[in-house]
Amino acid sequence: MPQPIFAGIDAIPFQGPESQNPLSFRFYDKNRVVRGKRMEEQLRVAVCYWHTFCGDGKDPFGDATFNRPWQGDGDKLELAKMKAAAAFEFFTKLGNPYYCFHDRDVAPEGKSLAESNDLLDRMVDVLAGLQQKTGVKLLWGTANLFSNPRFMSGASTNPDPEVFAYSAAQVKKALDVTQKLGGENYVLWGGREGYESLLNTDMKRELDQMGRFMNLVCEYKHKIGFKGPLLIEPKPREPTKHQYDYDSAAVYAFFQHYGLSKDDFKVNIENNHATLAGHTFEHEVAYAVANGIFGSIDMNRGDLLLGWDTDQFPNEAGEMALVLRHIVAAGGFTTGGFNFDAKVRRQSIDLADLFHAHIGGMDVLARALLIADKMIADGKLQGAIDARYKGWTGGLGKEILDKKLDLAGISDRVLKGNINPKPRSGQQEMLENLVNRYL
Ligand code: XLS
Ligand code: NI
Ligand code: NI
Repeated sequence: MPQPIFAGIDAIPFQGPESQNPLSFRFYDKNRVVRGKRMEEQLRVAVCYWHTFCGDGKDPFGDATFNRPWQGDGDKLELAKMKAAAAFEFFTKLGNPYYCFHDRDVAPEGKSLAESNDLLDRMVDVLAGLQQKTGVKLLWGTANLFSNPRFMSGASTNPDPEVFAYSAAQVKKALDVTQKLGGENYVLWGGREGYESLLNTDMKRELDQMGRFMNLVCEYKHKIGFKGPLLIEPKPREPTKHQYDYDSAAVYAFFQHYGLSKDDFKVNIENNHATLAGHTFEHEVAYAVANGIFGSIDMNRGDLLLGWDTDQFPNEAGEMALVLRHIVAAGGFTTGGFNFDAKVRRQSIDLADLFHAHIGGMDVLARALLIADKMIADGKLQGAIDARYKGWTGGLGKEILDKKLDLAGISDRVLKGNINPKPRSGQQEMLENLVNRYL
């Protein structure tokens, strides 16, 4: 039995809202049934490998601060194995059912793609063993197509077709290993798919390249029988000045233009990316649900005063409840879940801080779920919306939607019926007060 890495920390218990123990859940009670499913099944929480186990606390001004036991000098493969052991010890103690990774998070990169693939295979065997032993499952896998300098001008949108080819080969492998580990989705975040300046950029060509890339990935997914959806993760900027996958609407337009079916492609929405795009998180989720492209969530938050992707853990249950309302009312996650794409701050250097961060995040989600349940069960909010749109469910509204009237016919109806609409209150403040009653 190897020495535990998170020594002194036991499995995190649920102790209820009154608990004074910082290493306990106050709301996340995995077996509590909410809207017909266990909380664990509703929330499908995943811990991400990159921030939690690869993050070292570096920022543009300062060096690494974390110095985890599995970081530093030594044989890269041995360190990767120790990192995997640490990760699964963490998952087991926290009690999250899922995890997510990039290929390069779990295994070191070799000198050639062949060597990288070989190193990845060796780590995939290790991960498979740990999954088997612990029961922790893979929510999604992805390929890192942004860290290595070869990707500095993009992956599929690179001016050099060899970079496109390299990226395609890397995604093929990442999809293979995701399938091997039983991954339920495959994510494509357009790491550097965008531009810094139009002075050196052929936008149409780059978009066509990306469209071709996604079609290739989709064909391969069918070829190997990978069942989960491909999830594109919108982000408006950072690292490039303008990322092509700006927001859910831009991604949906991309799907339609390049013939990517909703059966194969969905979105992975990240809270902080939504706010960077000038939307609320709620907007992005509601848009995706409305258009049938909702897939999964990267859970985090930004900082109102900082204009970049700060990837902090969520801490506003009331705000999250409004988002959960859309997800749960639409039937909840199918293959997706809440992946904490979030990192502890640079000064949070203790191993215990990783637990505090995730416990807090899971409690926020659990509380938000309970609040959303009250909102939905009570029906008042939906009732107000239904009443507001009632005119469209019969009479004139329905005739318009059912194409019973053309433009001239509608005009006749207005003129002959002497239609003269009266303004009606939107009742926003009343509804805001109603929402506050559930908190
Ligand atoms: C970066 C992205 C990234 C993706 C996975 O901003 O959120 O972490 O989720 O490549
Ligand atoms: Ni993300
Ligand atoms: Ni992000």
